[in-house]
Amino acid sequence: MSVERTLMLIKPDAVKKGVEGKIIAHVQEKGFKLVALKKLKLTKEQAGQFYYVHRERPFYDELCEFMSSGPIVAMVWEGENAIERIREIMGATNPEEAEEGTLRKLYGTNIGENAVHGSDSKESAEFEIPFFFSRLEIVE
Ligand code: DAT
Ligand code: MG
Repeated sequence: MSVERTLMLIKPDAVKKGVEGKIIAHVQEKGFKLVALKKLKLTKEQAGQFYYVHRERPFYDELCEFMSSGPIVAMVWEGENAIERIREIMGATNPEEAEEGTLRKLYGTNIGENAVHGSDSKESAEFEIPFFFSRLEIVE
């Protein structure tokens, strides 16, 4: 066990639904500490850079289109085993398969519009956190 930081995004579908506050409260209630937060809108090109690992996937273009379709909320959360535990709190990629009480079950629409993103490994967190936040924007 170690204290980790992970990047989370509230995707355009969840921002459109107006559930940003509920999602933030949900993660806070699980005991994590919010150390960075901003609302922004990605260009399609920026979305493509963020999801570069998926560039060969058939859904890549649709994913980049969706992720640049409206504002998102980017956050850094800190806590014990934050990377793995926040993935658990989010639930499965497809909201229909996500467990009851998970963020994707509660707020997701379909496999593409699934409300939230969370880093899936230490390596991805190390790429994704500085993608959105400078050192000065992360509160120690
Ligand atoms: P996750 O977001 O659970 O880490 P992933 O990394 O496999 O899932 O995929 C990234 C995002 O791409 C996912 O949140 C939604 C979209 N996506 C994945 N599989 C898809 C599919 N079969 N059809 C449409 N969009 C998909
Ligand atoms: Mg992923």
